Amino acid sequence: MKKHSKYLVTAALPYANSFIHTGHIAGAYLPPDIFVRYKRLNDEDVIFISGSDEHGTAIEMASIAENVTPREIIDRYHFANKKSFEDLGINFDIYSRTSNKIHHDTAQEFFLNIYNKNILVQKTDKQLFSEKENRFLADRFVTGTCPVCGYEEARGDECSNCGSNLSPLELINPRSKITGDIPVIKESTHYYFPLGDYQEKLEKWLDSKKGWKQNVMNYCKGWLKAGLRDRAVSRDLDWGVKIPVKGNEGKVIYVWFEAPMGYISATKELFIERNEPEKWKDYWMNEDTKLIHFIGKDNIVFHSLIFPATLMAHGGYILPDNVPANEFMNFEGEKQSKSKGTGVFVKDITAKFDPDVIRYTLASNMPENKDSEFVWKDLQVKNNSELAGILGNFINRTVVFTKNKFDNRIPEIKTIPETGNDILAFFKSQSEKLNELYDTFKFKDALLLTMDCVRAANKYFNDSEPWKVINTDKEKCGEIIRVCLELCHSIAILINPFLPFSSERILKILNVSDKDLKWNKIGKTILTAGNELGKNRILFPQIEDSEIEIQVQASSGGETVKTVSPQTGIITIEDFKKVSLKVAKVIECVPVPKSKKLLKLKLNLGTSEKQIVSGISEFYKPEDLIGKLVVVVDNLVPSKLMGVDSEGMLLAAKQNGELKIVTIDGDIQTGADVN
Ligand code: B3M
Ligand code: ZN
Repeated sequence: MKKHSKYLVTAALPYANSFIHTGHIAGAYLPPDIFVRYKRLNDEDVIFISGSDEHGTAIEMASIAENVTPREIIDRYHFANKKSFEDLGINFDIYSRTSNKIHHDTAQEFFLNIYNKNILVQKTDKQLFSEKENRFLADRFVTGTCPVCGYEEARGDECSNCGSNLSPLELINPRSKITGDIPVIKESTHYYFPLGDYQEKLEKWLDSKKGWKQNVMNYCKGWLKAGLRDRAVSRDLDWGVKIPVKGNEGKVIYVWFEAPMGYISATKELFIERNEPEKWKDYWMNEDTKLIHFIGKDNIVFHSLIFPATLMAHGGYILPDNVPANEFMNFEGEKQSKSKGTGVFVKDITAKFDPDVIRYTLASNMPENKDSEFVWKDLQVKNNSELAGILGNFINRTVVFTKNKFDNRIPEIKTIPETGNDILAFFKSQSEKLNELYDTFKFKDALLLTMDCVRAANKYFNDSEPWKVINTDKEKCGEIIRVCLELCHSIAILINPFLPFSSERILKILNVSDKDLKWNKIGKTILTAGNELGKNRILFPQIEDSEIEIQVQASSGGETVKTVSPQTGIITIEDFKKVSLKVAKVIECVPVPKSKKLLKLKLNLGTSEKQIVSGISEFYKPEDLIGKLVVVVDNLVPSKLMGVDSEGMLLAAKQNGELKIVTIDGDIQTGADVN
């Protein structure tokens, strides 16, 4: 196997001004996580860097809108988003933040280095100024009509309709985003980075790049063709990294100039944590390192032209080896937008569904070459027919067979049957084809090929008919099952980049450690005869229509996707009082036909009765519930689950696959308020 020396993989630093959604994940976070996991299975030296982008008008706007400090905004979203990534198994080596001192120091050192070489140009120029607010209207503080497409709500830095990069002065009919004030023009002095001076160098460098995605290359070529111009790298703002040169009070470094340096400061921080404070240079200042920036398409120019030029200006740093930008993933026909609050937030979807099911759904629909759609129904179909129907099925049937016929132990065998050798060899050859796909960032194809292996394993099981062979030749049957168990192990390796949690679960079921979780062990026999298997478990329980219906209804009504109050998780007493919680007695309870999870309950609330459908039948038998005093949400919008009306919700606690309903301690009249 060819060995590269090092990989430095970065994922765009999301603004800590709102919760991340599935579009972000499919675009810029799942792809690098898959890539990094694949590289690690190959024992490559990789570090995976990301963090929150905590400066800029994106943050200030959010703080003004909510009347809180920028610090409050970034603390809220930084920790929430860090947790979202963890919940989805996006495994950064470090998830840092640009408000950290190490980042301010790094960015200021960078700025000074370039300033001291007289590279930066100082110019006095016209800027939009709001007299009412007494501030310059930079970037997102101003809105107006896009001069390119005519969209009336374009931002001062970018038109979200046509994607054009803009400056506030280009907007037609500009006005303040906060007060609507019509700005005046006032002069201000700023530092400019002479991007045009780097045109030739950038062209040469890009020409040398092989294997870049066409969309990224075309985008860069478009910019180069139009000719690169000076870019202002300071702003008249309070919040941000201060300009480290005297006489610049009230000015900060432009967020897009310092944010990519966040990759460097995060790497420094990582190695300080690891007690190797100089080691970051081994990555950033080492020509053998491949620096790969995973981003969404709206960030291309910053990562493939402006940041590389900044790195050239400073000197001593490597340049990106590749910038595999993805397109966007929309949500049921609409753009997922942090600012508009539309889309599926990671914190919401991970509370309901297995992270691997989410990863699989997003990966199979990754916007690699064109925009794609997140559709709730897809999650159910992918889970039920592919994950459960193909992958879960193969593991389960193999393990159940071993348990029933081989005393739950790995069968001892003398030889591997020819067909067994064939399927193992097929796995090996697929793993070699996969190398190429991973290395060229074709993750959707990689997932298809991976699932082909699992399909082939099922076919091997079917064609070998172990359930017949066991009656005539137990030894031969043992050989077949041994091959299937080895395939289970190979599958744990193959799926690991996409489905890390399930990969681990398979190892537990096989009762083996992860020491053989190595790419070059695919198609090999590594299990020890006689060893007992661990506890079997269903890897992918079916997702019922009702579970998806709830999500579709909630998102069309906006409940799960548009959060009302300042998404702290903290609510006022008035907010809480909006929820009417009541004590109710269960007077009837029956299963909902054709549903494995739903029970239909009739409840007495003192002066009224209501019907509620609840997904608790895996945990309670109907007869256990009759007569119980429970707590219900009385004023919920009625909904239909599997066609049955439901007029409220039962309170219940759920953890680690267990569920307990909330009951009342002692006797109290039904209909009593709970608060
Ligand atoms: N914060 C853009 C965004 O969140 C920006 C990326 C910075 S990467 C250095 O969409
Ligand atoms: Zn436009």
